[in-house]
Amino acid sequence: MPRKVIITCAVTGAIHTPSMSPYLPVTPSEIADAAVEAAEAGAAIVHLHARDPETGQPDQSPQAYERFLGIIKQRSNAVINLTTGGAPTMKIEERLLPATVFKPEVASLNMGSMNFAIFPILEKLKEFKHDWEQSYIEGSRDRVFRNTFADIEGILTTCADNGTRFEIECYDIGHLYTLDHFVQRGLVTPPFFVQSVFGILGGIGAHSEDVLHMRRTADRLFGESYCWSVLGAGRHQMPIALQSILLGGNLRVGLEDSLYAGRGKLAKTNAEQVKLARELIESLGLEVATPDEAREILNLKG
Ligand code: KMH
Ligand code: ZN
Repeated sequence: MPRKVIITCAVTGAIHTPSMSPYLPVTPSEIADAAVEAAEAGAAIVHLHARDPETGQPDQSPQAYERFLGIIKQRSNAVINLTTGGAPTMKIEERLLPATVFKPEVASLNMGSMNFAIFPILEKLKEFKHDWEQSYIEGSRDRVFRNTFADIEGILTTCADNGTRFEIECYDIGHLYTLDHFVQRGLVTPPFFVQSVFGILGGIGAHSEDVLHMRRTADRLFGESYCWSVLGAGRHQMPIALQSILLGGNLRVGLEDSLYAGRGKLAKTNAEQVKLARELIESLGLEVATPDEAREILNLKG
């Protein structure tokens, strides 16, 4: 039996802004269509953020999520994964709201506080469609993406009774050790889903040595207890995805992580990136996991 590779698609996120790409999904119907098309193209899991439809600004209110969640559930069988990262400007209580209200199968969980640079893009971006964008991007020079031990424990315990499991985002080697701390305390249970993030300025780089070091360290700490996935930021997206496939892992794509589908070519849809990932997987003789197969592999509540 060929190995099944889980594709997660993160359709909009909170890092890219409307002026960076006209194809970034912003309205509820754009987000819903993007998620459904990604699922049809082979994504087993859709990682979701909401935005204000007028301005494209990240919006973590349950009302904003309600506008697309029902549509996605009606039109696809994809595993719903709601962010608890929200945007780096938001307080933890606000970030946690959608996961507590909608009790999804999966929620993201960020494993440490860090710098999270968006500002280098200002070298290329001169015009802004909306007022908030420039200060939001510029502000990343002097902003910490806060995820303290207390924050992480709060998310874990709040979601525990809802049966929500986690996409555990690790942006550096230290985050694996933080995760191990919560595993040792029994707050994270196998099989847990580690999403290693490469190429964010503020986190680990995207060199093959970085990928191998992350994989080896996770193997040493967690053995068979974890399921590994990766995401590469920007131009690193597909090279990192390929390395994960070769190392027995899974992958995440989507416009949250990269606005491109090929060198210098803006992705018009999330599905385009999912199709590219699918081609990589199938060209190596492997298969893409269906949503139900992902549920089984990750022991989700369904
Ligand atoms: N923007 C990604 C690098 C979250 O939503 O919790 C990480 C992320 C965070 O997906
Ligand atoms: Zn996200």
